[in-house]
Amino acid sequence: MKVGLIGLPTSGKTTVLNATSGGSAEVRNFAAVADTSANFAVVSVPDERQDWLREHYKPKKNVPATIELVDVAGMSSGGAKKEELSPQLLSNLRQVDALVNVIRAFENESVPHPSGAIDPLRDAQNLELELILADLSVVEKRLAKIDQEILRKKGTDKSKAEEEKDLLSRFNDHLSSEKALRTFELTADEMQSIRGYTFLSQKPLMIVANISESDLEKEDLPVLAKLSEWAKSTGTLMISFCAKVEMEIAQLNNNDPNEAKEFMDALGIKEASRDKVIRAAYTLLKQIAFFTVGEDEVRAWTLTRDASAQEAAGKIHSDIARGFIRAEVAAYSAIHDHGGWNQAKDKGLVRLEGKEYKVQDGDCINFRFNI
Ligand SMILES: Nc1nc2c(ncn2[C@@H]2O[C@H](COP(=O)(O)OP(=O)(O)OP(=O)(O)O)[C@@H](O)[C@H]2O)c(=O)[nH]1
Ligand SMILES: [Mg+2]
Repeated sequence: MKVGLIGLPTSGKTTVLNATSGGSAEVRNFAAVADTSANFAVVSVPDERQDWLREHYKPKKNVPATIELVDVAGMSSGGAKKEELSPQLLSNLRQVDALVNVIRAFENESVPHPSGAIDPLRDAQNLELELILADLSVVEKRLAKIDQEILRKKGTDKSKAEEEKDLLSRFNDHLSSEKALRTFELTADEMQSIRGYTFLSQKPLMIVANISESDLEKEDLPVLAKLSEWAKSTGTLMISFCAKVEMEIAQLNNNDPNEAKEFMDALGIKEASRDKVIRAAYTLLKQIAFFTVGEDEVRAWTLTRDASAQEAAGKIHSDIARGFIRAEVAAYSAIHDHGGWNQAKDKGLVRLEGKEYKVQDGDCINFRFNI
């Protein structure tokens, strides 16, 4: 899973990256103007089930699932002109599975807001518009060429190009009325016909409202009221935390998890931002976890919800998917509750499943294959 952090300069993207990864990439008070460099981090996904499996199997290797974060340097300050998204930035963004828009809601006099006043809703709308304009420019460029192509092509290729033109024209209308493609419902066929594109406003979007240290324990902050309404209406998932405090928590956690816990308790923070972000990313991208277990290795894998056992096998190796015979499956809870795989098997809780089986969150799977 790859997640891209976007947002205005100095909205706190790098701070969020550090808070989520426990890293220490450079944060700064002023936006560096022509900086297009990106920070990357790989975050291990904490999972109590895996902790138990590791204790139980004492494997040689324990491999958690991971999420990759990329923090691209500041986007333009709400000018909403498409040329302001640099090609470098766009190419970094096109590769991610989901976008996280870090929105400034914190007060900090030493960090000037690029547009003056703090206004989370305005910033969210401006950034949305940038994504929309970037997509619109892709659609326009394609539409300008497609008629020629239709003339040249024959048979099914021709009708495919005609369908693509029809869909892109409807995208054009949708985007022109300043709506993100996230809110455009597609049929499975339509989805197929635009597979080659990577539209930014179509990517699942999460908003991180970066709130002030002084707002920590307050629920329903007035500064976020309008933003959360807007998020609902645009198919956006919103979470909030104070990135600066969370970065301190993450750094404490690197040294001494107990100290981090005490600090959180003292501040009334129930869940660390790392866990919030990871959970939201799983929800947003409709991902679940399955495990492969044994004395050699305990490993967590991420998989799209409703994916089949054969697709799960493909996560591990394409050969295992190709030579798939059966999957031996036990729910994590069965293994945990009965004290191990064999014990679960004795109770009849290890099932043999075929290719089409829909993998459930927490399944422990042993694939049988033949290559
Ligand atoms: N008071 C306060 N300051 C914060 C918070 N989050 C970020 N900051 C400060 O805001 C400044 C910018 O934070 P960064 O994380 O570097 O922001 P950025 O979005 O990565 O900035 P660019 O990479 O320049 O676009 C730093 O000085 C941070 O310490 C917060 O929650 N509260
Ligand atoms: Mg930064």
